[in-house]
Amino acid sequence: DPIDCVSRTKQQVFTNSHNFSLDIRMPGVVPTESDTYLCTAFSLPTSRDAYIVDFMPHANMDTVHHMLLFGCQTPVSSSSYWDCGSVQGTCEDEASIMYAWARNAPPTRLPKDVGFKVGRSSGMSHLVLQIHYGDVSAFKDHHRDCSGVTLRMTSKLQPFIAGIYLLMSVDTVILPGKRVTNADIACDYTSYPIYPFAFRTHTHHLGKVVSGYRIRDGKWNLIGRQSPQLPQAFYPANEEVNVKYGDTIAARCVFTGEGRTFKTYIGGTSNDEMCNFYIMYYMDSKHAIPYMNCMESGDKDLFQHVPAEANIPIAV
Ligand code: IYT
Ligand code: CU
Ligand code: CU
Repeated sequence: DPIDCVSRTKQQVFTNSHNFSLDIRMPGVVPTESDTYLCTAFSLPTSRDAYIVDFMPHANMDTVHHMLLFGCQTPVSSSSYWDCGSVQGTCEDEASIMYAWARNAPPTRLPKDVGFKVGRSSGMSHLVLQIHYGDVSAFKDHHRDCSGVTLRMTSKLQPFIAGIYLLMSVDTVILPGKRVTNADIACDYTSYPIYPFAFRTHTHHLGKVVSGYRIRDGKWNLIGRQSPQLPQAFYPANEEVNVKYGDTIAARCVFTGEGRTFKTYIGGTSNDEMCNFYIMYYMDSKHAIPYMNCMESGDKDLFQHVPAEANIPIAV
């Protein structure tokens, strides 16, 4: 569909008294270098709670490599847009990812009766859209880009609230030349039941495969497994696997240090690495928790029982 630069005055459009749509777009940007990350922020109406129930992406395939949408309280900039590569980030406070679009990957849809809660009581007054512009040769004509996403929203309370559980490694070190390094993460789950429906993996160049599991009564069940070298979108999770009080959530990232001449640490640049497994879930709205994370390294005894597939690289 054509990427027309919409006027910012028509950002919010009501379809009836409860339902509206919100247009989150770049304000007509012209990136000049390949691999530029640009961010733009939107403040949400905070007079009442609202729920995001669907995402409609508008991305120019020639230039947009990926788009991420975050919710937070305080974006790092109040400019209409800013460079949010590794120097300036997205938010001053903790950001929570809500949507990912990546070239050549099918877009995520929320299940029926599920919404991300935003606005008044959610502690999420802003949305930040991050766009990674890959190849900028299509900008030789200096056209302006307004890629982004339209959110379908409602003020009606949804039966289920969407949330994100992030597992991340904080202490992995990958030695140069070493063929295999695992980053293992695990936490006991001590809250109300969650129902995973999508997952996303993220590493930089050295990641081969990332897998996430629920462990119940010693039995490992796969939530999702993917190569982080494929488009880093949210992919459908294994729907049979819910997580309840007493379970353990675990993830393994497999890295290789082959071809590296220096030690690699966790960090923000492309010479650093990350090990992330994101679970997008829904939860009964009566006791909904929209954001949880796990940063504990999983112990050796536990990971002795990790299914073999977690060690098998996915060819890309
Ligand atoms: C050190 C690390 O692993 N950073 C990840 C995970 C992360 C995401 C968010 C950490 C925090 C956040 O608020 I949202 I603290 C990381 O930066 N991942 C990137 C994006 O920045 C989201 C990714 O693409 O998953
Ligand atoms: Cu990208
Ligand atoms: Cu990263």
